[in-house]
Amino acid sequence: MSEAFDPIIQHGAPTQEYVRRVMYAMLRGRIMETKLSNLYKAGKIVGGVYLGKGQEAVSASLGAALRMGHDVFAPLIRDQAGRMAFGEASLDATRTYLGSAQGPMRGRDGNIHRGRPDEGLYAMISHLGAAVSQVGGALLAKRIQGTLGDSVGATCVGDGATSTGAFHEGLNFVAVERLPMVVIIADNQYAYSTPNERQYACEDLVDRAKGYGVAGHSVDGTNVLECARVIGGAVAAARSGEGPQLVVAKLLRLGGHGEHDDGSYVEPELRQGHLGRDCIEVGKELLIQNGLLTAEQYDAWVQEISEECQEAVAVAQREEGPNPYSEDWSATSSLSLRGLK
Ligand SMILES: Cc1ncc(C[n+]2csc(CCOP(=O)(O)OP(=O)(O)O)c2C)c(N)n1
Repeated sequence: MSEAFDPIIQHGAPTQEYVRRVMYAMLRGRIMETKLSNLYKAGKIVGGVYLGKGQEAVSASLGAALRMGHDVFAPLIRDQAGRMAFGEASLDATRTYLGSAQGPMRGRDGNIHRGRPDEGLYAMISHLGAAVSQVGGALLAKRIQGTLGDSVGATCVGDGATSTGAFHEGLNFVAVERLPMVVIIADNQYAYSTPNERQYACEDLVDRAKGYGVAGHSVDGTNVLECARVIGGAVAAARSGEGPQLVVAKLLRLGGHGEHDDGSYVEPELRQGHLGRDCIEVGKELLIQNGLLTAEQYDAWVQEISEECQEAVAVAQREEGPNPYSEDWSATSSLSLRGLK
């Protein structure tokens, strides 16, 4: 076992500290992404910008339940909040989006394809579903090397990713090996423009957990308190030896697939219904109602985070991009995955 960490779940409920950390990371993700969207629209960012708007409660509940340097986390395109909750610095994001050579990918890999693998934050793989076996493999390697301890591995995927062979192979392998892994499915109703009824024929994706032989949980992805309870609980269960955990979060992507897409194909009834709620607005209300936050604290958080974000953009904008004449053509700043060089 490694050093003791504060529990995130006590008597089946998320601790106040954990919920506040989740909410803070949700705001950091949203404010950073709003800024990135503006920079993209101003032509300052090369490549795509994909946002997690509406998915922050799910993403941050996962990231805040993990510990960078101890656990393994493979985020996907909508996980800015989860990355920040896990421990990614704002500067890692702005430097990568703005092509600074000081960033974790040295200005040589695009936007969301960034990570710090030696600290357990894996750079995103585009191929949907691939991260399940990637994280599973990392956990198996740690187990074989005798370094697994109480580490947990986790990844988030979308409903579309569940239709890939990679997802199936990965989850089956994780289940057979009974690895301490949490797989979150952010069921946001669309895979790009493909609606759920063209994606899967089962009633609910959580029903598949039984077929894989893993624990299955459902959660309302618009409700931060529920996300913290269910996702935090799944991480705690994996950490305490209960095997792989599959969590299906129901929500709606509150934007297009990326900032190049207006999402006009999204059904208006979905936008206006329960799933179309903004988890940040709902979260603010819930935390205030439950005495976990005051309106003044919330405003102070927004102010503090906005300043941090502005500063991270300003720093990255002043920095040089990579120099092709002196490059060693290694994408990550550490020359090995373990950061030995
Ligand atoms: C194996 C594979 N097939 C197709 C794509 C192209 N692609 C990128 S994102 C995307 C939609 C993903 O939808 P979903 O998994 O539901 O996640 P969401 O974008 O809704 O968060 C597709 C089809 C890909 N990256 N990988």
